[in-house]
Amino acid sequence: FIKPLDVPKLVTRVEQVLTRLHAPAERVLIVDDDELLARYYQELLRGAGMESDILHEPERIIEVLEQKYPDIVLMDLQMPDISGQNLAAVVRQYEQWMGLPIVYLSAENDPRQQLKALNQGGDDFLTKPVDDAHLITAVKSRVVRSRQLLELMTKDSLTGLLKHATIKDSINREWAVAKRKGDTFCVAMLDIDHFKEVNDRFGHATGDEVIASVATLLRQRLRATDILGRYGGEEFAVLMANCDAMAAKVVLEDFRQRFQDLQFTSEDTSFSVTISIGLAEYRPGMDVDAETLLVNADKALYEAKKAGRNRLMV
Ligand code: GH3
Ligand code: MG
Ligand code: MG
Ligand code: MG
Repeated sequence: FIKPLDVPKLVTRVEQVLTRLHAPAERVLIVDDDELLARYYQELLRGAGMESDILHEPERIIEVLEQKYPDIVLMDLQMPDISGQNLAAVVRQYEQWMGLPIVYLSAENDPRQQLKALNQGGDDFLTKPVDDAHLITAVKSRVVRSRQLLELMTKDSLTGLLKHATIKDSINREWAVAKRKGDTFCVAMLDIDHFKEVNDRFGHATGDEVIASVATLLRQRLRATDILGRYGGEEFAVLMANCDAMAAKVVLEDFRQRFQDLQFTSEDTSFSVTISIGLAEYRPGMDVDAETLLVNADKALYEAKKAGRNRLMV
């Protein structure tokens, strides 16, 4: 007896391995008024395959976090204009940076001072002079764990796509960027057709498999730069940056047809499923906010359903 190959599962597994192979280098933000030392850390981290930036003006930390999106901050405690612990406290006032690992580097030996600094927003304390290997390991292990945590927080476990709140954040951010730069982008809402029937006929577990296969096919057919989210139970949102409605339509129509061609099997019954798509475009100069774009995509989806399903409407 040979177990049949579970292709969707295999594809997901391969994707997981590939993601790990291509895991981006750890990005470190170094905050130290000692320029020479900062550059020494930078070289050390580079040697260990990590990328880093040095923050020269501590008062610009929030702005720089927004630009660089570091995985971790190495923070000197003693600086002329602001202490590292006060800077950490500032960072922690932003919800977005609440989980960002901050590791203090300091010659401070007084345990009470160290504890006080940790209370103000740091996660760990390395005493200068820091052992090279110790620093590298401390940074790497913290980044691994914080990325795992971030993934848990932002990704849906069934599909690996972004969760509702995260895809909404992405759309808001993309809208702001496009508005500033004068870019065009698209938002699409997708909803599986007659999905209740799939659940009723084949059970919830099979329904889940269908949902997961939407995600797998989306990842295969859309561009690597497109942002994919599971918006609700069997609803998906896609954000296509630098893309007009015409180009988005080509890609999504191709996806829709390939999805319709997929054959699912349950209890020896073969079946196929279709999906409806609503598309909304943002062009520079348009007086619509991100929320309205989503409403427009939703309206187009409703029209696609009304017109008979298994189609895309703009
Ligand atoms: P329509 O073509 O109008 O979209 O019909 P529909 O049956 O798909 O209607 P609707 O979109 O309202 O159906 C949503 C159904 O999806 C209801 C719910 O039971 C099912 N569903 C939602 N989330 C999940 C999930 O995570 N797993 C499974 N198996 N089913 C889910
Ligand atoms: Mg200093
Ligand atoms: Mg629905
Ligand atoms: Mg549906």
